[in-house]
Amino acid sequence: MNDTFLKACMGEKTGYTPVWIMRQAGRFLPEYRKIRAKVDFLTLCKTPELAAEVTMQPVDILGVDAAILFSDILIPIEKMGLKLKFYEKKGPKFSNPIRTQKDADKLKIINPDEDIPYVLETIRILRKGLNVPLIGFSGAPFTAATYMIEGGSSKNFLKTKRIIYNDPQLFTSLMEKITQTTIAYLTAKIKAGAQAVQLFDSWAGALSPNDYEAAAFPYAKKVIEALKPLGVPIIYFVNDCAGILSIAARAGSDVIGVDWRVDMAEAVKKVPITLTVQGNLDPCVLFSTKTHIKEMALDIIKKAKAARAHIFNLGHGVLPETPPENVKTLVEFVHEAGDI
Ligand code: 1CP
Repeated sequence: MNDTFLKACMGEKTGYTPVWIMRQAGRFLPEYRKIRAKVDFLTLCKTPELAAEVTMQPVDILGVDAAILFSDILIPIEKMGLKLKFYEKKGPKFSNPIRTQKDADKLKIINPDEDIPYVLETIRILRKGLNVPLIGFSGAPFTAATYMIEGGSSKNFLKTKRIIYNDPQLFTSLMEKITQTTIAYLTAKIKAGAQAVQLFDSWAGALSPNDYEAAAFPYAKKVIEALKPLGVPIIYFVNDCAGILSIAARAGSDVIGVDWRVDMAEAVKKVPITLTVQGNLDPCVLFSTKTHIKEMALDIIKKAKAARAHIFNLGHGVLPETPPENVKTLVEFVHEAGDI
């Protein structure tokens, strides 16, 4: 098995920089769209043979150094008791969002074997066929909470922040339940065979540093601490992290994922040398020329040399319109750039 990715996670020296792409299993690949044309998104997530197939697509097509399980951060949330629907243009919607203490009290902490057997089965299928490590993932508790409170995607997260400021008891009890669910969910994924896990804190960057430290960080840290004894690398990705990176880096993860709004040289300075860094090409650069893509990738690789190790990735998910051949060029270039 190609274990370059796992070695880099733990800070070991590797001959080349390993690379995978957030949202690599998905809409930018025609091979994915072909399967999606036949089934809706949630059915795809819940059908192990199909979920395993789309997980493997980017490994075969792009030559990345890790696979990420095809699923969604909203799958465990649905099982806590929210009604989830995906709309083609509008994205995810929960029809019964959490607004009161009564709503939160009704939520349950999931039992993975009973509630998400298809996720665990997908992992087992994948581990038989994959020749690269398999990453399991979850939303970090704050990011999960935004969907549960807002009822879907949001711009200002006003409903979430209102609860943080005006009903701290409700916010705390909700976060505790999400944290327990996240721990149970990721523990089950690891036991089923996930060889690393990534916590996506996609919306934590919408918080001020003070609010991040009080309302998001402690819960991410709690999840990470609970998973540590299981012995697999833990990646903590915080989108829009520039203002909070030095706090996020204290959550206890092995790897810290950074978005593109922070220069890699600056990011490395804010992160202790005991962590590997992951990132951070702007996904839009993949719409530029091959020469420019290579130049920007090389700049990141050079700057990340100051970290204990580097896993190349985009700064957030690959966009659906991205030309696949440009992603392939990027992966090949990162591999060829070698040990500069
Ligand atoms: O039409 C389709 O096929 C659905 C599009 C799609 C896909 C392919 C969604 C809907 N989710 C996914 C897969 C997915 N989601 C993966 C697969 C594995 C991989 O990375 O290749 C992963 C890791 C996620 C995680 C996820 N879902 C996040 C965290 C990462 C990020 O991008 O910040 C978030 C925020 C979601 C919520 C979500 N899922 C889908 C949509 C449209 C949204 C809403 C995004 C938003 O609020 O703007």
